[in-house]
Amino acid sequence: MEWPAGERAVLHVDMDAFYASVEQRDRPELRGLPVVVGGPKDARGVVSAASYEARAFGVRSAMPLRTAARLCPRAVFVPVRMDRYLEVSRGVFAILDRFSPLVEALSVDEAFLDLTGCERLLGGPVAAARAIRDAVRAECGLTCSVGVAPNKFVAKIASDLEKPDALVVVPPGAVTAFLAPLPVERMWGVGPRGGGTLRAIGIRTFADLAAADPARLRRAVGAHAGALAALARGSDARPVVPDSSRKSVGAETTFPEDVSDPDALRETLVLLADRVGTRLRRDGLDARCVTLKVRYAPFRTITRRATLEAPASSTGALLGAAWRLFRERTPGAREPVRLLGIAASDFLAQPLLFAPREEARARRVDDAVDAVRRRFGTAALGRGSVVASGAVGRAKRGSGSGGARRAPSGASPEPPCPRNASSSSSVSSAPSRASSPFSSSCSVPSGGPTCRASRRPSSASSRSRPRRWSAAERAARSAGR
Ligand code: TTP
Ligand code: MG
Ligand code: MG
Repeated sequence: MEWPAGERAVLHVDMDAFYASVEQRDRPELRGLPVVVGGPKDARGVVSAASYEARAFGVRSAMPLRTAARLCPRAVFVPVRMDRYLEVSRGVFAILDRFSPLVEALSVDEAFLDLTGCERLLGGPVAAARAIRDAVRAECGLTCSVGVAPNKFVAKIASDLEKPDALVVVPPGAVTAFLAPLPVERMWGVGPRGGGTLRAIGIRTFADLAAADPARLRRAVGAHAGALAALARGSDARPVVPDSSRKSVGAETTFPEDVSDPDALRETLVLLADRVGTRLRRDGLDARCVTLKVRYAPFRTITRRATLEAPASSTGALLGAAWRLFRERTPGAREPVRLLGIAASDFLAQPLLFAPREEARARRVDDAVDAVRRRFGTAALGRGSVVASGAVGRAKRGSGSGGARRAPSGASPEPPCPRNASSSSSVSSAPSRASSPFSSSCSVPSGGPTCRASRRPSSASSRSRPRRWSAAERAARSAGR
């Protein structure tokens, strides 16, 4: 099929039941069987991936494993083998890179490619899409689904529409007719929850949404109304940007002396979760996975990964997952800890517009904190309160670095780090797609004078000394008058 000359051509490629398909490929005895990746059927975790055979029974990603076992008792439950999936992912992306210099990875198993103007080289975007599917099948032994469209939004919807093993092409002239009858739940970030909100005001399809009265829509969904309506009309000018295609956002801290006080370790996790969450929210990312890294003396490092029940960017959700991993899946504070790290990964292609209630509540608190920090500097607000109000348990307040912090004056671009510790943040990006979330090759300096200057001991005497007010405190006081 010919693509109109001069029109943008964007491909969205997504592997089918990725983790489960890798398991079925590596273990031929699993082929044709319902396979659930995530752990034993009686474990407390959630499903990472379900083969299409398991989906026939209603099993889905992010569902508790025990629910999956109830829905499909004869399913084969296997553990997550992240290293293996990353290795296969590397192979898939090596193929995609042959087709365009503009490949934007969204997660381990999906990417956008800009193929505008590729007619002479590749025979046009549709021929290229076929060639990609053939190459993935031949070289990786896996199937993928591909959407071809004039922009990212439509390409993403198209790739998902007829999964698995599908190619859906939406030429520029067909966008309106393609989108019009689709249920609003198909829109990124809307899902069943947002769908309910929209249906309550009579909006069922993309066509309804595109034609909705702007004021009424704004009353129902808030500030996103305009963006939603534009997307429903198929209008999306976002470019395919390889450099923005981050795989993970992480922060870690090395203690100068090994730490075995659980409260101190928990405080550190609060601050790390805060740093990672702040970055996610700043960049509009919602993560599906949280990885905890713990190094014990001498240099025994373990990483533990959890899939969140719903994609999240709130500090509370990240902390909750990290603290659970620490308590339940590591030796915890029984061994002295030298380093702690948290990384968020598996980002949604589009931030959630309708987050689950818990996450929405946590996000409101975080948004308020972020706003204060934008205005007065990062050190203006600490994170003791997040823990106290969140689902994760007790916060240690007022002592050490986890309590309500005061600014030492001036602003830093990142939330503060624990005292007595050296820290770094990392942003793992497209070139290291298959690296660990903590890949040191992708570490970037965290900046933030608070971090680097935080080697002072946090003795009681230093806290009780009279202190000059920071700019933020002065502003807060005068605002309060
Ligand atoms: P998806 O592409 O969303 O799902 P999928 O590849 O399993 O199935 P399909 O695309 O055919 O619908 O996610 C890619 C992988 O990411 C998935 O195989 C496992 C992992 N993942 C999680 O760990 N937790 C999740 O909640 C989701 C949705 C995915
Ligand atoms: Mg997939
Ligand atoms: Mg995917």
